[in-house]
Amino acid sequence: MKTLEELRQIYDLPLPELMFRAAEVQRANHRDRGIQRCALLSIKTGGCPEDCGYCAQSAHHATAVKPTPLMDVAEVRAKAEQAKNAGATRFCLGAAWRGPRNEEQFERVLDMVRAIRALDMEACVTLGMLSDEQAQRLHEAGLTAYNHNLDTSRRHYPKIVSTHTYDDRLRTLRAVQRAGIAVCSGGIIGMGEEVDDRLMLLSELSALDPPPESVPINCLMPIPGTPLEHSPPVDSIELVRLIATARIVFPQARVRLSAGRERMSQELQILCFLAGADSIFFGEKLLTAPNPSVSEDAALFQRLGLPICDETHT
Ligand code: SAM
Ligand code: DTB
Ligand code: SF4
Repeated sequence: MKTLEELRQIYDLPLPELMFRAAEVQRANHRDRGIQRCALLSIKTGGCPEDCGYCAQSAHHATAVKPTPLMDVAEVRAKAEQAKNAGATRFCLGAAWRGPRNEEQFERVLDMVRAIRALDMEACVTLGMLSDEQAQRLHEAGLTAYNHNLDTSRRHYPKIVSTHTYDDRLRTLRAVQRAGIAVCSGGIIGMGEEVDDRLMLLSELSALDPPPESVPINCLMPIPGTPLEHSPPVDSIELVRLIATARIVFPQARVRLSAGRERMSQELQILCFLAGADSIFFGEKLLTAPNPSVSEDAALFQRLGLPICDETHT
């Protein structure tokens, strides 16, 4: 586990030294790994009973999101096939739930996981809080990873969410790990936190055993109607420093440059890749919010001179 003090020492290095060390870690561990493209699909949108202050899908906030019921397996399979043909190696499903409650719907999600795995893609889902039994069943269905973000520091979390606690989040992560599923967990920056809160988040994640298989770094997308709608954008160099720090602390993980790319220049995204980010969400929509278009991302990869995808490591 890394302490806040140790993380500050990394984060506060002169930027050229920080970038160099992050690149060294990336090269030593993943010389030819490339940048993974993950497709994201909201299988059940909106109407969520939780009150996360950043979220377009919370029933507590008056946002433009129209709630929709859980999708069919056939529709999800078709989207996954499309994503695979477009170069995605991982397919991620999100449901606006506090946690799975309805047995028929949970079984449908298990079928979706099987359908994605049958396409030889990595499968990741984010369904809220899980019991040990639910985690075990997801494992048996072949799930590659479970996404459940700690989102921010323990001390900042109650300012963002009141309907569940930081310990609830950690409990789910432990259930996922007990079931033998890899953890995808990271956070959002730009929610009024300090740099120390971001480093405390990395510290919490570094205490997980094993460490997360992937660490999504989201920049807040301010959603009209949410309490955080007027949050100012994150400083670009602070984002780059955080990514480099995450790369150094989690040498084996995919560090995913997640929400917020739509507002970033390609130059900033390229700096994030140089700092060790090696995964993105691609496709024109995240769960409800916009993402760069497929053609913009094709141009981005071309500018990088990088292969558009890596091998599937399932
Ligand atoms: N209900 C589940 C949960 O909370 O774990 C899964 C869905 S939730 C939308 C998944 C993650 O998306 C959140 O933990 C958060 O990190 C990210 N997210 C949601 N809204 C966001 C926003 N407006 N800007 C950036 N990231 C966001
Ligand atoms: C993650 O860390 N970011 C993704 C995925 N995991 C599920 C979600 C981003 C959501 C952005 C806001 C929206 O689309 O509503
Ligand atoms: Fe619900 Fe997840 Fe959004 Fe929170 S982040 S309101 S739990 S969908």
